[in-house]
Amino acid sequence: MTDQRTPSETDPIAAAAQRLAQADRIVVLTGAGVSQESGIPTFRHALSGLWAQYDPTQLATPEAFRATPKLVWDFYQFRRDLMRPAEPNAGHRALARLQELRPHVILITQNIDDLHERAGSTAIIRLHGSIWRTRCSADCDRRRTPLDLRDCIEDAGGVPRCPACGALVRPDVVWFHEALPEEALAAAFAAAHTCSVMLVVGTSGLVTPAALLPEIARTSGATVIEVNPQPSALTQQVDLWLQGTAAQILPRLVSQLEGAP
Ligand code: BV8
Ligand code: ZN
Repeated sequence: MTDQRTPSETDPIAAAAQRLAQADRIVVLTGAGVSQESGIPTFRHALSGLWAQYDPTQLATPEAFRATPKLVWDFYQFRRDLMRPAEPNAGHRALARLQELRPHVILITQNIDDLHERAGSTAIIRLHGSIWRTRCSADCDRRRTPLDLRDCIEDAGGVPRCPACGALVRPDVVWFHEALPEEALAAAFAAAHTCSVMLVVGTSGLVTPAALLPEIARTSGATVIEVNPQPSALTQQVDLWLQGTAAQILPRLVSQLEGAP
């Protein structure tokens, strides 16, 4: 008895590709997992060496920076050193290709690396800032223009100071207990409300408000597809779970869209 089901009924990647081919508005939401195959440890991944004793969620806070600015500054220098050699992987490149193949693909990322931009992605909504940008911790420049470290003042405490007001400088990322950039968050919510498919890649779904986006998409009638080698806090609520890594699954998924009408 031959199997009468079509490929998209037996192969979840084919089913996901079919949904994406029919979608007029696609949102992609990425987390640290999409950069894991570029050699950047995920947020939950135990940090190495000196940093193994620290919980990143305890260091990535304004309270920690106020109490121990040099420790927090060094934490980000350590992560910059980890990220510096990283290159976009096949997962990043597949997402950039998806944006070329399909109209209206918005990419929302929780990551603070720049691998999506370097892979050629556009229409990126950055929820948590960028580790490559530095700003004045006193926000003396309302526009939060990124500071060039070469212009900052060296300080005996080991954390550079703002050339305009002398306050300590900080990474231009969103720490825990800090509000996300209003514009980015509003754009992300609007995109989640209006998309027909949301592709969620490499996130544990534990950090809000980013983790609310798939539920907003689903309750707004979108199909939610997850790419993750492990079940996450979102897996129960998604329509399709493509079990595997970003660099394994995304190229296979996007290649099925090449030539799709
Ligand atoms: C806010 C920048 C309100 C910094 C980040 C109690 C008290 C106070 C607040 C809270 C609380 N309880 C909850 C909260 C809210 C809090 C929160 O969610 N806390 C968590 C810890 C429970 N959220 C906040 O505080 C947010 N702000 O709510 O503000 C407010 C409003 C008005 C005024 C004031 C305040 C701010 C959250 C942003 C924090 N900053 N990043 C930095 O990076 O240093 S979050 C940081 O962690 C990352 O950016 C990322 O978003 C998150 C990690 O999540 P993931 O990306 O999912 O990564 P993770 O490692 O968890 O998972 C990786 C996944 O990939 C796994 O599922 C794994 O299986 C998978 N994977 C692994 N390899 C691969 C793979 N997938 C595919 N391919 C692979 N190869
Ligand atoms: Zn300043």
